[in-house]
Amino acid sequence: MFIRNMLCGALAATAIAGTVAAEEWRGWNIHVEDYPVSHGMERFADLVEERTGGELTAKTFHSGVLGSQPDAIEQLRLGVIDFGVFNLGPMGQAVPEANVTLLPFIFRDVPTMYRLMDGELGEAIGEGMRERGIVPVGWYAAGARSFYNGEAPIETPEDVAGMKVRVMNNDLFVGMIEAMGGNATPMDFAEVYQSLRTGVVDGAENNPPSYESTNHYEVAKFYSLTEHLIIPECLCISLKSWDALTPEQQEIVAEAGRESATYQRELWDEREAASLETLRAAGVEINEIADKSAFQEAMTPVYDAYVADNPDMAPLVEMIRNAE
Ligand code: BDP
Repeated sequence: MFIRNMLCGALAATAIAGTVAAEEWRGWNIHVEDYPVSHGMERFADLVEERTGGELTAKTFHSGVLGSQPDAIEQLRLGVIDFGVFNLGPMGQAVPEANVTLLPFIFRDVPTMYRLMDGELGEAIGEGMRERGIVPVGWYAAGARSFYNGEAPIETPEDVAGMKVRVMNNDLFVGMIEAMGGNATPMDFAEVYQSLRTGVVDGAENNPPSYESTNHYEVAKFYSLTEHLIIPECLCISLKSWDALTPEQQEIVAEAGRESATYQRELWDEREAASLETLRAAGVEINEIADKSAFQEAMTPVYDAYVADNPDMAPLVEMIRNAE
């Protein structure tokens, strides 16, 4: 009996230690393994493992194998997925505070976006996320998005008129395409290649690394640098997983998130340049748009609709637009 009790005790102790040691988070990532977001997530995992002495490990599942982005956001809120890097486009459907960053041309440039997201704007959006069960621990880079299609370069908003354009899942993007007379088709990222190839859509829009890493350029070779959207991405933790951590572990995870974001932003700039080079070498026709004012003016109805629906956001919209 004594021995049995001892054994049970020992087994129980191992089980408890085992649970702690075996705590492994599951991370969702839409991108392929060799991509700045993916490398940022790996860095995050390395730091967490190292600094918790292996009590917490974090495994990232790349290439969207854990599901589409809108589904993954729901799974994150439920705690089925513990962490992931999400674009504020799809995030805005669940967290309305994020939508202000989706207004076309709202940020003057990428550095302005970083500065605002690292300050009060990021805090306000982060609060909205927390209320919905999501804890952001790092704002990642995603550059600026531009249009691509298989027909001809886009030089003016009129060139988008009549085009079927794939957009990310958010009503705001539907309004953006309609403001130029185009037809928007919200669609999961994984479906875009086939849809371009078979003509379900005429075009889409994305930043150079995504356009390149998905091979969309093979089926849509005109890339027009409208740079209409500068959308932040976030490394997010499920509030359920977060709440299960000790305060020390939370501090480690938060710091690892911030550090991974700094690293990811550096990688982003390198990859953007490399992607543009790859695209040019592959025969993609890239046209710059020196004067974007016609595109910016075409977005007036998008702003009007947004402010009409969210009157209390009007001062914030002006603040972001005027920030330098
Ligand atoms: C990429 C984002 C990714 C989105 C994708 C898309 O990094 O989160 O899912 O665009 O267009 O740039 O769906």
